Amino acid sequence: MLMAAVLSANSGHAAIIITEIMYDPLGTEPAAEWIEIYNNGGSAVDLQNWQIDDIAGGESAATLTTSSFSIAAGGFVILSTRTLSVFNSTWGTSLSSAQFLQLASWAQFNNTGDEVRLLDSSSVVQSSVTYTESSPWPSGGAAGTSYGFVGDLGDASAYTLGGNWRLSSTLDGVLTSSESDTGSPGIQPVPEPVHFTLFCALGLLAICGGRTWLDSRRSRQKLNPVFQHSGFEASP
Ligand SMILES: [Ca+2]
Ligand SMILES: [Ca+2]
Repeated sequence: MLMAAVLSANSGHAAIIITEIMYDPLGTEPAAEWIEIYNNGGSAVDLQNWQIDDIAGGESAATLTTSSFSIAAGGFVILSTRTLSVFNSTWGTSLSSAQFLQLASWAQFNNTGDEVRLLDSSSVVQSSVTYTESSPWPSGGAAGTSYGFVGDLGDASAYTLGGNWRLSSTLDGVLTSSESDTGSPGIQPVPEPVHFTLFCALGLLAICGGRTWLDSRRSRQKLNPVFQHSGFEASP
């Protein structure tokens, strides 16, 4: 019922969708958690006084920013409690200040299932997705790998369907952080080719394992080896 209510609320003006959820990082929680959002509308949206929250009645909602901040049409923004420089050095990314919002507080997300909600400045839910670690979501989950949306970015409701999400470790073009987390902050990866998935399914682990090892080395080589801790700590 909740999902139906959200879809109804979004119909006609959905623009900001949730596209990646780092909910169970290997890095220290909640500092290493982050959320990626995307503007699939035709114009910029001001996120001033928007909030991010987990399931209704859970922890306190966290304000994205009290200042004017526009997410461009077709643009991604990462929400995190870390500074931009720490995030970029941890992930080896080059996110700009227009692609990143550092939050002063955080609604920590559960490691086996939760809801991610974005509320506008009037506290109206504008985007919401409920994830689990069972079908139709990728089964099993895994600490250290985000959930990434691989559906149609232009579809206002596709992101709410678990079948359109993958563990980032099964996607091409993802990064590995200096904390060994896997994700695609600020980019939209694609599922690995079917033929490769079939090779793995057939038990050719020597090939699959070797490729994973090479990918991991390539990703790590891009990263700044010095990880600066933000000092933002809390229990998972
Ligand atoms: Ca968590
Ligand atoms: Ca992404």
